[in-house]
Amino acid sequence: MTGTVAEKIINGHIVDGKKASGEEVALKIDQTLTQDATGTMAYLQFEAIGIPRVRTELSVSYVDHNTLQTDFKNPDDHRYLQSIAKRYGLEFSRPGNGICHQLHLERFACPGKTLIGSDSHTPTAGGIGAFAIGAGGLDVAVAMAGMPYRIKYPKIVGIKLTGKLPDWVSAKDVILEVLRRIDVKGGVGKVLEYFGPGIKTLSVPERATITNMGTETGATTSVFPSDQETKAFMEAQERGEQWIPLEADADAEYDELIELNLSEVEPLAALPHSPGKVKPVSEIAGMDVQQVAIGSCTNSSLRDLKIAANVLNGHTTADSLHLTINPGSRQVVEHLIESGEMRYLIAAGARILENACGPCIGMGAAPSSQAISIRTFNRNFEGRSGTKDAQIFLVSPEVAAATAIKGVLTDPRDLGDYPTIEMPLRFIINDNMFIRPLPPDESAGVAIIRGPNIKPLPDFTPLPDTLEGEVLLKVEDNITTDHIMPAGARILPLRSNIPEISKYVFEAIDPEFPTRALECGGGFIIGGENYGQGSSREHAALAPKYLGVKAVIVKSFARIHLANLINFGIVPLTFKDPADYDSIDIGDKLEVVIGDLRDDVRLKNQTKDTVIELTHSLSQLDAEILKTGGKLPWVKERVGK
Ligand code: MIC
Ligand code: SF4
Repeated sequence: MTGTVAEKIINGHIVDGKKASGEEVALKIDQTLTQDATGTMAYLQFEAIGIPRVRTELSVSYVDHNTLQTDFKNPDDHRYLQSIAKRYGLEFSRPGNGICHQLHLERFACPGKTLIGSDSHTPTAGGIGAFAIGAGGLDVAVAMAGMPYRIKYPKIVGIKLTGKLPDWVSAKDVILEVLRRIDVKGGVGKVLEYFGPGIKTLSVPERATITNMGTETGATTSVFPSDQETKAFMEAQERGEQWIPLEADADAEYDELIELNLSEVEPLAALPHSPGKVKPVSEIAGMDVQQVAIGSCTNSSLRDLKIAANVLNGHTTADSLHLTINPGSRQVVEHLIESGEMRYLIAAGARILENACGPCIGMGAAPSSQAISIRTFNRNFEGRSGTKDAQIFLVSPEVAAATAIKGVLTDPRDLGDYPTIEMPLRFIINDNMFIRPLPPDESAGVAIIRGPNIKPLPDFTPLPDTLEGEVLLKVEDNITTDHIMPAGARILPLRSNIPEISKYVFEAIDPEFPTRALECGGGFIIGGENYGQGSSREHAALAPKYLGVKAVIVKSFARIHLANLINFGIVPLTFKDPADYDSIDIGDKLEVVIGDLRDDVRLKNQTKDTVIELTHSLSQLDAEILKTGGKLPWVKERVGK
């Protein structure tokens, strides 16, 4: 087989469909992962599908998002997830073990394998050469049931790396540079594949920082080849036998090409409130900073925390700010303890938090009012930190650590000599926070433990040919799933309870939305470009469905959210002429004739007495699934028991 890395993996996993850009293909899925915030729903759906055991090579259930345990809800979810893993043959990663993507890279991800995960940053595993895609929980449940995962055959963008990163510049700056060039929807429908002589200068965790945040471009995934660096990393993780070489052929052709000279990259920052709003740190340095947060699945590897430790060594964090650190995994912490570098962090005054997502998803460490918070994370959407008027900047660990010392946003090149760090040749392997799957004869009798906050799934009924109702809300471009279904310490514990969590839909935009939607008996949402970017949370479709939303009509959709809408029976429609967006207002009464959803759709605006043409990107299968009322009833009828 010839081609690019992405083509080789896709073509090696196609079970149905045509190998042509834009055509739908069904892929065999080798591995799955879930995290607790999306996992409870995914496993409720897996249970509803009704098969005795997962049918993948490997499925892992991680607990890393919801770890505050302010009452019974989080621990009940964790207990439920642990019992599910035991019952259905999954690996279970206990809370405290680390962040799903960091752990998966360390312990399970393999070059050449397909992986889908109920988290949008699943492409982190692309750093090791896996074809790793973020998806809604239901799609992961379906993959666990052994059914293929469908994607539009992507365009492959080759990103040619040359040169070598200068001192004080790191992998985060590379992906920020990519975002500076293509912004938050430049990757939609595409795979970003890295190649060229520069890649050998990047270790696997550095590559993973780049593929992780490729998600913010809207890309289906990002992938690196598997080379000697990959081999060295896997050997250091005592997984050398799982390594395979995987590189693009010399004559491989990319649909698009981006050239990026690593030697020319400089420290960058994404400004509030979009990961695509990127500027050089040197242009904005000097502003007072109230918080620095290091961690998240983008920048919490051993390499990143060693850099932070060595920059902070011998200093005290500026008294105007506080510094939090969430290590990516327990392996990272064990190394920092063994090397003594943990002392540098603690002596400098860093607050070492749990090995978990933490402040990245608003689980603690919210900034103060109007604070400037400098974070090594991947998202800076308004309000996501837990403080609506905080200003979040996304940077590298180098910039974060330099800022923590100085108290103002600092270009780390001003600090002088770049610290040299020593990476271990062998990592400390201690898998005792993973609970291994039970053999089938022992797992069959395991009881599932459900707490009172775990509510059954809502019912899904077939869709009529005509949808009627009023426009419940009209929103702008780039609405994120954090806008639609916020997370954070208050709301995240409700992820297993759709009726309760629905009360927070669109909270920051229009807190009356849930009540109005229920009073009106449901209706429509009108939106702009890139509607539903960001998280994979299917609650951003499930909760609006529960409130009666029938169709979302926008200029364009983000990939995972579009799939989630289909999965839960909300019709995703787009304006044929984007200018028609202006002709509809909140409160307008609409009639939308969807028929069998094979063709374009007519929208009658009864209030304005106008007719508008709508279209959609639904495949025949999507249309069938939607008309059945969603994917769950559809799958239940088809899965081989
Ligand atoms: C995120 O970073 O937004 C999350 C929290 O990891 C989500 C998943 C979720 O909402 O549970 C994601 O990225 O998919
Ligand atoms: Fe967790 Fe943040 Fe990564 Fe999402 S982006 S998986 S919340 S660390």
